[in-house]
This record gives sequence, C-alpha cells and structure tokens, in this order.
Amino acid sequence: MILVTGGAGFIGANFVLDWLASCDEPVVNLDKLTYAGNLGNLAAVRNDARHLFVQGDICDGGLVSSLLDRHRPRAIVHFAAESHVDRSIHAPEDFIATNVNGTFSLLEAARAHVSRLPSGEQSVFRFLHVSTDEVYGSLNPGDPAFTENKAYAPNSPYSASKAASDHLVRAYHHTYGLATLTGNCSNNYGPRQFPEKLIPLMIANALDGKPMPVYGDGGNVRDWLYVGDHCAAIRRVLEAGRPGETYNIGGWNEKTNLEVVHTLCDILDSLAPAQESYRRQIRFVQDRPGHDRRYAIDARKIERELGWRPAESFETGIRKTVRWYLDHQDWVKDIQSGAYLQWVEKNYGERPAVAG
Ligand code: NAD
Ligand code: TDX
Repeated sequence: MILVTGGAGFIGANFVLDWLASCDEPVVNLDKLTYAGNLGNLAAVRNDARHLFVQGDICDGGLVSSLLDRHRPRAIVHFAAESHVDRSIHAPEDFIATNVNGTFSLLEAARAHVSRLPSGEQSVFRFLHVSTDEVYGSLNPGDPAFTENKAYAPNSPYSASKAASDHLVRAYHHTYGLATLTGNCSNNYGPRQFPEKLIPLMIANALDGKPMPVYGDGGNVRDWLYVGDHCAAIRRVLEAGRPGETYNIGGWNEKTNLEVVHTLCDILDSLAPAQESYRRQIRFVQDRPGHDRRYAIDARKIERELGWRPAESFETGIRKTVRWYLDHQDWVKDIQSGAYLQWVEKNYGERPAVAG
C-alpha cells in the first residue's frame, strides 16, 4: 500500500493510473479536489478495489495521521500542491498554505508514524516529494543545465513555496532521519493537464478559434518531459533512490515557447484542419511578471545511479498529446463549463468518502 497525495491532478492521476496498470499494490489517494483536482481523471479506476479515494486536505494533520494508522502505507508519494505560476502571482496565499504548511503537516505526520513502526517497517518507509526545476531560478542562454548542486534561487511565489517545501523535506531527513527522496522535474506535458498550462491551453484556444496568448517575445525556454516518463522516474526513485538524495528529472528537450506553439499549430493543421492555419491565432501578449527565461535539467545523476532515461521523444509525445485532447474534447468542455466539479454527484450520486 502507498499513500499518494494530489492524485486527482494532472501528474498524480497519471501516476495512479500507471501504478495500478503495472502492479497490484493498492493506493490510498488523498486529494482536496481544488479547482485542479478532477475525479474524471480517475474514471478508469472508479470500480477498482485497489484504489481508495479520500477527499481531504494535506494540511489536516489529524486526517493524515488517521490514514497512516489505518492503512500503514510503505510510502507517501507527495504530489499535492498549488501548481500554476500565474495563479501564484495573483493570489499567493494558497501556495503557502498547501505547498509549505501542507508539506510540513505531512512530514510531521510521517515522522510520528514512522516512530511508532516496528524497526523492520521503519527501514522500508519512504517519503517521496515531487518537486520542480523552478526552485533553481532562471538560466541565461549558454549556461550549463541545472545539476542537483545548483544553489536555489526561486523567483515566483510558486517556486519559492516549492523551494521552502524542498528545504523542509531535506531538514526532516537530516534532523529526524526520515527516509526522504526528492525529484526536481522539468515541465511536464501529456493527457489530463489542466487547460491553464501552456500546451493544453493553446490546443483548447486553437480549436475554439480564440487567440493563442504567447507571453513576451515567446523566446522563454522550457525543458519538456512527457508525463508518463516522469511517472516512470518517480517509480524508479521510490524503488531504488537513496534516502536523503535529490534527483533532477528532465527530458533533454529544450524548446522556446514559440517553437512549442508552432509545433502544436502544425500538428493541429494536419489532424484537425481549419480554413486557415492555426498559426493565425497566435498573439504576443504582455509578459508574465518576473518570467524566468530558461530552465534546463541535467538528468545525468538519475541515469547514472538509477538507470532512468526518458523513453518518449518530444516529436512522438506531443503528437500523442494533441491526439488525446482531440479525442477527449468532452473532458476539456467539462472543465471549461465547470461541470467536472460535479463529476462525483453525476457518477455516484454522492460525495466520495472522507476517512476519519
Ligand atoms: P495539478 O495542479 O494538476 O494537481 C494538483 C492536485 O493537488 C490537485 O488534484 C489538487 O486538488 C490537489 N491539491 C491541491 N491542494 C491540496 C491540498 N491542500 N490537499 C490535498 N490535495 C490538494 O498539479 P500537477 O501539475 O499534477 O503537479 C503535481 C506536482 O508536481 C506538484 O507538486 C508540482 O509542483 C509538481 N511538478 C509539476 C510539474 C508540471 O509541469 N506540471 C513539473 C514539476 C513538478
Ligand atoms: O498562456 C500562456 N502563454 C505563455 O506564453 C501560458 C499559460 C504560459 N506561457 C508561457 C509561460 C512559460 O514560459 O509558457 C511557459 C510554460 O508556462 P506554464 O505552462 O504556465 O508552465 P511554467 O510556468 O513553466 O511551470 C510549469 O512547469 C514547472 C508548471 O506549471 C509547474 O507546476 C512546474 O513546476
């Protein structure tokens, strides 16, 4: 049994689905169902006895402790977070509450839980923290990619809150001996990403005939990784990562935002042709405040120590992704209309269990 937090969001849901498809070990999935949590993402496992969904807040230490006591998971895989940089610029409070205080509350519950376990189980327990490359700040063109030794320099309220959570995780290992593992990953893309993020937003706006807003000059660089590859990396770190270590996870795939948007337009032109090329909808808009210019991950440590490398190329991954959004227009429309928030009532006639 593992406890996953944030498993109704983009990466968490992909992780839970991949996990249950590849092994029989059950998952307790604790998610608050914020605007970003979508139980429709987990429709494929709604009748699967190996998946127990619990709606709740990671800041609720009593709830987390009761789940640990009841289910005795061998690991916590911690995805739950406020994850969107633009939202953190306009309303940072929730980012501090969930990313900092929520991670602290989980660490406290995990520490107390481990101290009560028999020593055989204590040595098995892992706390895997899912984090981001944004904690390292911004690179200039030509700078070497981020290694695990790069000093932290977060620039947005989002990245500062994730940096704080990374530091708490580090401190719980050094001070209390909690067996923590941290993955600092680059930008993910793939199925089930909330359409506020660059790639799904651009696809949705293109198909709706709306402007496709590129911030600034479109020259900001991100290092894109297919979400399935990130999930595989997390499984590998959980299996073989050394307690206390951090692992950078990335796609070796730097692209400017404009390159990504052009690629999306070209794929849509071939798969869903409109009267004119979708490129006609691209608009350059005001830049994001404090917009980091470039992220790039040096993923040699995880390859050397754990044998993980991304399997998906950007060319195949992005095509697969566009295909998924074209085939799941209902999923996008439900989000745009807010109907996804009623997924449980629609499918079960009641709210999911809140465990005590
Ligand atoms: P997401 O916003 O799609 O999903 C976040 C999930 O967490 C949602 O289901 C939400 O309901 C849940 N949640 C939020 N606050 C909660 C709380 N207080 N208690 C319980 N559940 C709560 O995010 P994502 O893109 O899937 O990111 C998952 C993790 O991966 C985050 O920690 C993020 O920082 C990290 N990360 C994301 C990326 C990326 O490109 N998306 C890259 C690197 C790291
Ligand atoms: O409309 C847009 N136009 C645009 O030009 C949006 C939404 C974004 N952008 C730019 C900003 C970034 O340079 O595209 C790039 C990607 O933006 P996001 O999808 O918002 O991602 P980013 O800010 O890079 O952060 C993401 O990657 C790291 C995730 O949201 C984080 O959770 C993760 O930690």
